[in-house]
Amino acid sequence: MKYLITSALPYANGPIHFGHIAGVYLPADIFTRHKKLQGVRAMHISGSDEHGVAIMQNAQKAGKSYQEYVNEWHRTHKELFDRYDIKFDFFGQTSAEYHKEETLKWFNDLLGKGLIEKKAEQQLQCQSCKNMLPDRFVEGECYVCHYPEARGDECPDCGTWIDPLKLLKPVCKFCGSKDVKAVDSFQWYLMLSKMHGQFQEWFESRKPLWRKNVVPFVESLTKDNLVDRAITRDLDWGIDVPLPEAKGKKIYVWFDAPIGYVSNTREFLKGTGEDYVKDWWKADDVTIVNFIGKDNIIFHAIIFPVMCLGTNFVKPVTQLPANQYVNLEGKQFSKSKGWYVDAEDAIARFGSDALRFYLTSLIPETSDSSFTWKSLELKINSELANNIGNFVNRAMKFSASKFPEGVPAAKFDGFFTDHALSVETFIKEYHELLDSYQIKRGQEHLMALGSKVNQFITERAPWTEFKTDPEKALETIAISTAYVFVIGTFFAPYLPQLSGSILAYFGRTAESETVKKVYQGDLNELRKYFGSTFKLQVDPQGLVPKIDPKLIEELDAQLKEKATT
Ligand code: B3M
Ligand code: ZN
Repeated sequence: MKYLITSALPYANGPIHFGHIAGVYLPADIFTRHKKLQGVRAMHISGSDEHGVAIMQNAQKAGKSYQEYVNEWHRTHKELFDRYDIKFDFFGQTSAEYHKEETLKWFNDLLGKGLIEKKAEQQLQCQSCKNMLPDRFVEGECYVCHYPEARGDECPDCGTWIDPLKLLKPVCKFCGSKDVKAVDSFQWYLMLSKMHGQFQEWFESRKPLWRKNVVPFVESLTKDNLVDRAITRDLDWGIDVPLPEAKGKKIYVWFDAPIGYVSNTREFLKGTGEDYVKDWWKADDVTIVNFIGKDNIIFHAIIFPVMCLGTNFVKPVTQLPANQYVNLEGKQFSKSKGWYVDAEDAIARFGSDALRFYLTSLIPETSDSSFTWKSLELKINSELANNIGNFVNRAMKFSASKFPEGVPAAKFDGFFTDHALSVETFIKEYHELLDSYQIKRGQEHLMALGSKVNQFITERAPWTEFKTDPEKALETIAISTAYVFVIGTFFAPYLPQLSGSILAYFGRTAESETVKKVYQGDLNELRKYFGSTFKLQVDPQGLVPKIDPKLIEELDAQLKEKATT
């Protein structure tokens, strides 16, 4: 099996926050690293989502050209991902030429098959500035919950998918005029209704694989019928609709964005000799995994799959690990309300290990989770530092100071006779968790192993043994050393930096054959590695620095000061 892993294309339209990181990019990164360590061919594809009305509005506000604006966010996001050690095999842009080519291929194919049709419709137009007002270019009162600032596409308060023609008291977002009227217009529609039967048949095959939070939701939306949706807009930013009669119209952002997964793969593989369709997107031995947040389910579970089935260009998604939300102390992050933690500032202060560890514990796999500064401190100080850091530091420092000439091979026997079996069980369970997308639980499982080995070294107390029976102490250190190797290995997908520092004691990296084989459960490889006297390759350093509680108090106070609600 090969794995084609994608994570939702972030809008090039504002900062990425912890919700995105913990909900999408971090689990996708961990899963990809896991697959690669298993020796499976895997690629992680994503990129910036650069079209759409929200981007146009913000570029206009910033006084920048659309292209300049999205390029800046694209660069900013890439840098942030780098700091969090979130790796992509390719991270592209939907404003690129290659993406346009791929998108037009899909549009024309669906058009030729009658799955895209032109339809007359009424649309809002501002009578003052004469702009057409699709999506967020109109705001008004929600006709369901009466929230006053509902947008033409969605009500942010009750989540209704808004019919803009029904909005109460509509206001033009270009010029602020209230003189907004429905006029006759036409757009091209994706004829989802024609694909209902084929969709349902396909969806049946996915039901057993998908999460409990996804299946009933999709089922309720698709049981009776599928509703056709307009996929063109009257805008001046986006991919031109390739028809003479569609002058001035662009393809709707949500039509082209998921095609970005395919176009970015195509660009990545260009010139490599591999074909993006034959070898990946349509290959029988490929599992396609889309990491997304729950607000993107409709597009990934219904609309894009219909486009895939309709064109037959690529296989529709196999696995859809859709996560819930990460909140900030129980309330949604909101930049405008100051209820916000800057992900860039946080990584500069605490580094990739601490944040990845904490954010992994927040992956909202089954229900919403909540970021708090205090729990970051607790997670790092009482779990990562106290458990893993403490064990590795104690074992390695004691080894270096008391046994500078190294640990003879025979001393490792105890590990292989008494501990290897339970390590094998640990590995099997760890793989089962990660292979079923339970990324958060995988880390918990690793921490449970950490507790066990901490208990082992505490009970054996080599520092006491050393006084009466140094040979026994040496054996304790040998067993601990083997566990340190195991811990360094299995942290590789989660905390690449900490794992790298630990594996360096052994002169290895996550890419080394020994490490990969151990990761794959082959403990003979470990036996071979400890087959001659073992000497630490690097002087032990204090790993996992603790977080200063005073700093946490300050950050917490700052957050509450900034908040306006
Ligand atoms: N850009 C929405 C989001 O960032 C959208 C995802 C596109 S995935 C094809 O939440
Ligand atoms: Zn106007």
